Amino acid sequence: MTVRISFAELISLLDRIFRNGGCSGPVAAALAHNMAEAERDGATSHGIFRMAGYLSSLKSGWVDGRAEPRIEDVAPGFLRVDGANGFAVPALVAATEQFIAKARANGIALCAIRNSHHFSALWPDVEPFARKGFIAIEMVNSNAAVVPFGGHKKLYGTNPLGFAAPRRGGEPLVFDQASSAVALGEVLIAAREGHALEPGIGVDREGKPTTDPNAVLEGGALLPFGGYKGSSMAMMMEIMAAALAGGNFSFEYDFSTHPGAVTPRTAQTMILIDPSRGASYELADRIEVLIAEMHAAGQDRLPGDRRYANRRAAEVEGVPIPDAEMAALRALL
Ligand code: NDP
Ligand code: PYC
Repeated sequence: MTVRISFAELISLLDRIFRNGGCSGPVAAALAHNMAEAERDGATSHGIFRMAGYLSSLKSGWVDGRAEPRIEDVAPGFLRVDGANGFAVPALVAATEQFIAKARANGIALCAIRNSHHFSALWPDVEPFARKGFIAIEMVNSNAAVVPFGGHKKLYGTNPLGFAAPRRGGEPLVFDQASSAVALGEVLIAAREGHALEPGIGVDREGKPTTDPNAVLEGGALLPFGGYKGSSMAMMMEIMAAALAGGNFSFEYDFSTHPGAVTPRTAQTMILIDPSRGASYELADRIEVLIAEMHAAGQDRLPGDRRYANRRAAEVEGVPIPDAEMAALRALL
């Protein structure tokens, strides 16, 4: 059984839970909005499913829910942000106005956030920038869970890449994907629901291929998507997020000092491009040409289509939440 709740009510409920969990007003507001968006759009591996992890990390003292990010304007097109050991999503919110001003002034800008915890999906970060006419590319590194191609030891995080571009009169074109064969969140959900993984996703503690999510989680590892190609993408994310921003690589921190901690203390980089400053043509028109040809070539489903369809349904019917999960949320108030 599921209950239906409006997006606004869900944000308000999550906001109160984050505040009770030790977050300041601005942090709770940013996290609540982000989590409600994920739940509304059917990105359930990063929706309310993540609340327990946020709260246990906060309780352990591993992450600071009241952190105040410090923004450094280091070059005309370069912002550096010290997340002050807080969450990455509110740090990006705090930097957004300056970041946009730089991208508008220069045609391109970069925002590198370190000493921060990104525990969510990336599309809620990038999509709003495409709605303002920018191309946005975001790279994040997480916690060591992925064996590099040909290797035998976990090294990379599931390191996602998010991309968003504006469309002419339509929803932005957005994709957001882990560089592992699936996100760790999908493995956690498979373990919770007791179903097997697809072959080719993970290995057990002996490095043998497995479809058992528990074997992946208990000493095993994920594989990169697409063999060496995904492995190189994960490597790039370690460089573009951690090394460039001055944060931890995915293998460089240890949360065993803080029992209950699960949020990755790493880094992220976003690049914004203002196409109106460089292109001698309308980017959105060119994107429509490409999409028309994608459809003509037989690709009906675009990345983002599933989420936008869920969003449209939720706007009419409310956000569907399983009864037991809603009861668990209300118990946190
Ligand atoms: P998926 O493989 O489910 O989806 C990746 C992308 O592919 C989405 O944009 C999706 O669009 C699109 N897509 C899916 N199926 C198709 C299809 N048939 N045709 C065209 N496009 C398709 O995601 P992942 O498992 O890789 O990642 C899940 C989430 O986990 C992401 O949001 C990611 O940001 C998050 N994550 C976060 C991390 C962090 O450190 N914060 C680490 C790793 C992952 P659609 O949305 O419409 O389904
Ligand atoms: O699902 O792989 C994942 C993940 C890592 C950090 C946040 N989500």
